[in-house]
Order: sequence, then structure tokens, then C-alpha cells
Amino acid sequence: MNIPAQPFPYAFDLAHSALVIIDMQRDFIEPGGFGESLGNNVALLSAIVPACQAVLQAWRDAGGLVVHTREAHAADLSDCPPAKRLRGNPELRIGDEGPMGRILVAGEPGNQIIPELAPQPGEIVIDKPGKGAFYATGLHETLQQAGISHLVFMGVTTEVCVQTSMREANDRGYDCLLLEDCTESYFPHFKAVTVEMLRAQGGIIGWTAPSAPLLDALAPPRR
Ligand code: C5J
Repeated sequence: MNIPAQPFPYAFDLAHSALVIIDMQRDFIEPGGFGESLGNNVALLSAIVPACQAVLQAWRDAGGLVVHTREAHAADLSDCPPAKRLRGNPELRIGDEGPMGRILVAGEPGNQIIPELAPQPGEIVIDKPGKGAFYATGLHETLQQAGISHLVFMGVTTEVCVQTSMREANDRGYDCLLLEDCTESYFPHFKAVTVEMLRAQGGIIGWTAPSAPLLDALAPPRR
């Protein structure tokens, strides 16, 4: 398959590609969660859910591999370095009781992926203690075993966990595509410059494209 993208068309083969959905978790996306408690407008993030659902459905229908990630720490916070937990002076720290359970702790209600994009049996779910999906997760080994060379990214937030994961993937040799209408930030200008920088300099980190041409490419042929 070959789809229009920037800075030039993105070629991929579904059998060697995975859809990676970064941190579409209730605490970041839903009203009444951690993100909103920090004063963020979560409507910006929830607006991408329908586009993400359309891509996920099309990818599943085409038989592609799906990876979901969650930013999640162990209940005893043994995988949360003090540098992450103690930075700055936030109202709520990782592990504190938030509006939907303990902040960024695995198994808590707010830490779950939103129901609209809930993982299905057989899909890979990665709990990651860092911003990047490859740090301390074994994701690279899992993808290598599955013969994956190309990754299509969606999720939040563009400039933090999505960008970090895409950079980690690029350094490990994956050809990465970011779907522009399937990622978002609480700060729209951060999204804009992140998309621009990832594809700059001849695709220094990878490609970007809207989801429409991917949906076209994944659609079953008309009879
Ligand atoms: C993510 C964050 N998922 N912004 N986390 O981007 O801290």
C-alpha cells in the first residue's frame, strides 16, 4: 500500500505494520479526570476519538496488528523515578488519589483506555512507565517477533508521549507514520509544531498524513 503523506508518500505492507495507539486513557480524555483537574480543556482531546475509532475499525477489519499503550505505574510506584514524581509543584502527583482513582497507577479507573477504543482480545496492551512506548516495556522485542517494520501512530498527547514514542521507534529502525487528525495536545500550537518537526528535513523522524487516505487504502476493494 502507498498513501499520500508528507514529506513524500508512505509505503507499507499490512502484514509488517502495526497500529500504535498512545495513551487514549480516561484520565487524559474524559471530563472529570486528571487532565481536566489540571485545568486542561479535554474537549480538544476527545474531539479526535471518532477519527481514531474509524481507523481502529478499518485496521481491525483489514487484519492488522494493534498495540495500545497506557502511561501506568505499579501501585507501589517502584517504577516511578523520583525525578518524575517530584518534579515541580503540581496539585496532584503520580500515585495521589485523583478524581478517577490514583493518578497514573495501573488498574485504576482513570488509567483505563476509553471504552470507545477499548482493546480487543489478542491486541497488545503495553503499560509504560515512561513517556515513550519502548522504554522498559519489551515492545521492541514483541514487534520484532511479529516481523513488524512499519508503525502507524495515533493518540495523545502529540508533543509528549506520541512524539517520544515515534522518536524511540525511529531510532530502532521502524518507518513511522503519524495520523494528523488522530492525535492531539492540550496546546494546539504544540501539536502543530510537533507534526511539522517530525516530518521536516526529509522525514527525519517519519511521515505525517490525514487518516482519510489510510482509510481509502484499507477499504476492501469494490466488486
Ligand atoms: C502523555 C503526558 N500521554 N502528557 N502523557 O502524553 O504526560
